[in-house]
Amino acid sequence: MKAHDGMYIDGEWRPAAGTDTIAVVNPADEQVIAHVPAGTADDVDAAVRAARGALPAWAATPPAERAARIAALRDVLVARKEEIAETVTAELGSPLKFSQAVHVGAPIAVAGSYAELAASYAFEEKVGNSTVHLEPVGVVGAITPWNYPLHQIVAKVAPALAAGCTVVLKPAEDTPLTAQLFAEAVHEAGLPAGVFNLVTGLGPVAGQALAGHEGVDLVSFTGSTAVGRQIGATAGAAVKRVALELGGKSANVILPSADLGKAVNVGVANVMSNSGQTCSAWTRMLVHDSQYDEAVALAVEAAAKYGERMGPVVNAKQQQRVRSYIEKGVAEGARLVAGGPEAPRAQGYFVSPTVFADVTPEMTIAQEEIFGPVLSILRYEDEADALRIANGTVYGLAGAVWAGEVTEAVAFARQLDTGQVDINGGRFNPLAPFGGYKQSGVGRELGSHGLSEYLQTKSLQF
Ligand code: TXE
Repeated sequence: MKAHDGMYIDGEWRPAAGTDTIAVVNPADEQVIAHVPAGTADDVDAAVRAARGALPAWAATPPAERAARIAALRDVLVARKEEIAETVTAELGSPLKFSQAVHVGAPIAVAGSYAELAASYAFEEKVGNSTVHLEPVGVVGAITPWNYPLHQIVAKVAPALAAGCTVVLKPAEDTPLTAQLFAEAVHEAGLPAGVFNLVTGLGPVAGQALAGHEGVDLVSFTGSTAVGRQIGATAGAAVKRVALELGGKSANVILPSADLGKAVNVGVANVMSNSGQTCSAWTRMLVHDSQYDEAVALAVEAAAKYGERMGPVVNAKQQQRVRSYIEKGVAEGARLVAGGPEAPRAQGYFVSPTVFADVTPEMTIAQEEIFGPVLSILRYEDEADALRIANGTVYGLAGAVWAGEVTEAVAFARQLDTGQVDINGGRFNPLAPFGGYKQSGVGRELGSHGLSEYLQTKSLQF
């Protein structure tokens, strides 16, 4: 596959400072499809300098003009959507239809929403005898994961640009080709040099250099809790703004009045989608005692449909990680009713759609993020019990509630310690804030709340 052998810095592709490269592997067939440069602290430094240099002019650019550039960026993403979808499929392994609809469709919607928000947002407010100016935080260091290669980038870069910030992006090492296409799109959209910069590289090298760089004013990170903690500590020591979007263990609460068939089917689809590599996935299905056996039977049927349709997980390490969680589920006494630890194909990092019944809240598979196509079905006795189980993890990212009446579902959802809840299914809304309660993170992405992460306030008293 086509790949750049340099970094996108200050509006041009420049040779990398070092000579190391990263092999990009197609997880569906384990073939190396390209190499990209492994950035060093020197590359990061050059990118941060470019971003600092571009900051004053971009911050002073009228919001309507910034909005026009973001709209142009969205248009380039639309024009090149087939190529981007094919690239996501090549480096992540997701089926092409899914890449088109979700991996490219969602970020196009997000970019469009920020083109509109940049134009309409109130960057100045009047409060009594003061005016409050919402000003860009400065240079943003964005560190993104591989699970939604384009969406994770756009969800950080679009609001940062709308706010008047400049950006250095360090994308995940597994999916750098999509990030390079994004940089091309930025260039084509005519954003001024230095406003967006890309450094590909390894997390502990390029990522760490970016998170700790003194020229970076805000670090926005999405990824594992372990790395998030480290980035949060580094930012705290430097008294620097930080946004963390970490893991989840979301509950799908099916109340007895719900349409059980629909709730189970949509619930299984939600977990298996993107091969389970979604931080907001409803990985714990909570079913009332009286409907438990029926729900398990429906889930087994629904999971069977996924076998052929599902792509692999991202790499061998992730495959092994998921496998060991499945083995742990069996060892701790959960009942395996679909799938299992054995890889369903000899080649590619595939995992069978897996369902566990008789999962109890304290089991590892009911507490830890697996990040694979594994569903745990838990039993509850009454609503208080369901709520206790749903809220009984360190995470609080997302979830779902199903009930016969919307009001009943909403009343339950309001008691969940979680940042986003889908009511009777829900639908993606690019304007709805997304982010975690508890250890799922700090800060919000998307919509006006996502934009305000990149702003700081200055008040003038009269
Ligand atoms: O994440 P990492 P990994 C969870 C999920 C998954 C697990 C491991 O449970 O199984 O994390 O995935 C960069 N300083 N999520 O290992 O390492 C890295 O290069 C600075 C949930 O892929 O956290 C990449 O760009 N940066 C999640 C990014 O951090 C560092 C999405 C994420 O990689 C770094 C992905 C360091 N020391 C995984 N080390 C979600 N919330 O959606 C790594 N990075």
